[in-house]
Amino acid sequence: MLALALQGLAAPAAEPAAEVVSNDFEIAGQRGRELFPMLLGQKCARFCDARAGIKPYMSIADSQADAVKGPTKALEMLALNDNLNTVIQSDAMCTRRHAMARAAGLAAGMALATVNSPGFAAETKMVKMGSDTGQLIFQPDELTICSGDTVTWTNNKGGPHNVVFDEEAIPDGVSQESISMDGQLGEEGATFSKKFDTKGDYAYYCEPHRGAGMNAALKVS
Ligand code: CU1
Repeated sequence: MLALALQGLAAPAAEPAAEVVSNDFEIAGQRGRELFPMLLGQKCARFCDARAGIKPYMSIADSQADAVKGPTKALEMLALNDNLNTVIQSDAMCTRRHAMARAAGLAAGMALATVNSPGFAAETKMVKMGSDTGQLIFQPDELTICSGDTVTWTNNKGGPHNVVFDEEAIPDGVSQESISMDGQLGEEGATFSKKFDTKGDYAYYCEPHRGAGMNAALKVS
């Protein structure tokens, strides 16, 4: 185990390896590495993978191999490596975010099926209806989410408010009625939530305050 861990350190790419050494730590007599500090410490995020291969990551699997063994665990470690590489290499915010969440889940001992299940990495983003000072606006009025995320609108101040999507400004194939509110939110603290699966640009407004400029944009990435 130690030999394998050191193999990564002895790789020709001395530069990143030297950084990795400083993140080594001891737990219960085992040599291991902190997962995310190691990632963040990589100066050559995009290219060091090609130079150093995946050996530094494999040593994570190695350090945990004594605790849990078997083919299932091996698959999880392969998936963990895949996800970590994706975090490093991808430019897409949602791809990175999902890979990061899956890697964290696997590192925390979750099963592959769990981290791969739809919605595992999904988040809920909050939008206030009416600012704290009572301005008739959505806050934020521009929001980017990942496909599968949910938006929750809360009636904050100056209601009643609602959420009505602009039929002309939503992706093709999305039903305007299915994502818009029927009624209005009168009570402060009342909420409306919607999950967005179709990528694209959405525009919506508050019916009672549309004339006052209470409109907003949502991007599903
Ligand atoms: Cu409103």
